[in-house]
Amino acid sequence: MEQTFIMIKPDGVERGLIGEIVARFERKGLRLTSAQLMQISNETAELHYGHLKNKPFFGELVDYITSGQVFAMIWEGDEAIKNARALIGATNPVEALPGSIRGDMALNVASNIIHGSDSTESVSREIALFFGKERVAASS
Ligand code: RTP
Repeated sequence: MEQTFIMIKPDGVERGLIGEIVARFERKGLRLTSAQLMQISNETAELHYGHLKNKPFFGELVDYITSGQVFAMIWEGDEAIKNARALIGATNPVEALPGSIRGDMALNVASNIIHGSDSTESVSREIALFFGKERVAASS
């Protein structure tokens, strides 16, 4: 059983897409184990996107992710990381296939409505950052 961290970004929350997105994860067979609507600080945003610090869009990315509430979630199930990323689709919605969340609900990379962890290391780091170290499963 694997854990993954998923976050609906401010544009997804603002557009009222939480229910539709959660329904897709449930239908897939993943299990929701924690969820929290929260406003993230600049510090948390900068830590979360630390790997993109040198990108020209970093400032805009931090402004975007702190512009409203996000819906942070922990999901679990077989191959949860890869299964969730398949549901989410490519980072750039222009390349995301129809049927995926970004393919069906987003138009551009700067506001692509959802984040999903991409490795077991990211899952541990991101769950610790958003929910606290004690929520990271022993196997992660
Ligand atoms: P995420 O972390 O949000 O799931 O996205 P990802 O792994 O698919 O992509 P990553 O390369 O980690 O990028 C993180 C987020 O940065 C924003 N981005 N903006 N303006 C741009 O060219 C650009 N490129 C990336 C996106 O919001 C992306 O999800």
